[in-house]
Amino acid sequence: MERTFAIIKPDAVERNIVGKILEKVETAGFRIVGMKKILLSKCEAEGFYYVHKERPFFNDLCSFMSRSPVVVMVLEREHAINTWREVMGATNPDNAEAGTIRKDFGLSIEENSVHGSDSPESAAYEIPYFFSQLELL
Ligand code: 3AN
Repeated sequence: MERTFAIIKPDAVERNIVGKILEKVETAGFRIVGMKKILLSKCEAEGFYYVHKERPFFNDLCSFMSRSPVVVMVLEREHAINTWREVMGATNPDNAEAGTIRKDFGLSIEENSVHGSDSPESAAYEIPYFFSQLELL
């Protein structure tokens, strides 16, 4: 079993499609190990995305992620990291495959509805950034 970290981003929470995304999570065989709705500060978003701090879109991305609440989750199944990235689809919704979350719900390369860890190292940073052991059940 493997765990990954996921976010339902502000664009999706604002449009009331949390339930539609959770349906895809559960249909894909993930167990929700932890889940909560939070409002990130700009500073907290910058800490989360620090690997992108030199990228030209960093400031806009952190403003977007802190403009309204997000749902953060820890998801578990076999090969959770790669499977969740397949269920999400490509970063740019225009390039995402049919049936993926970003194809179905993403608005743009920035407002693409969901996040997922891209490696075991990222998951090991991201999960404890948001959850204590006591919150993972
Ligand atoms: P992914 O989320 O598919 O792993 P990353 O890690 O390359 O993609 O980018 C992190 C986030 O930064 C994306 N989810 C997206 O919201 C935003 N992003 C990535 N590339 C761009 C871009 N060219 N312009 C604006 N935002 C971007």
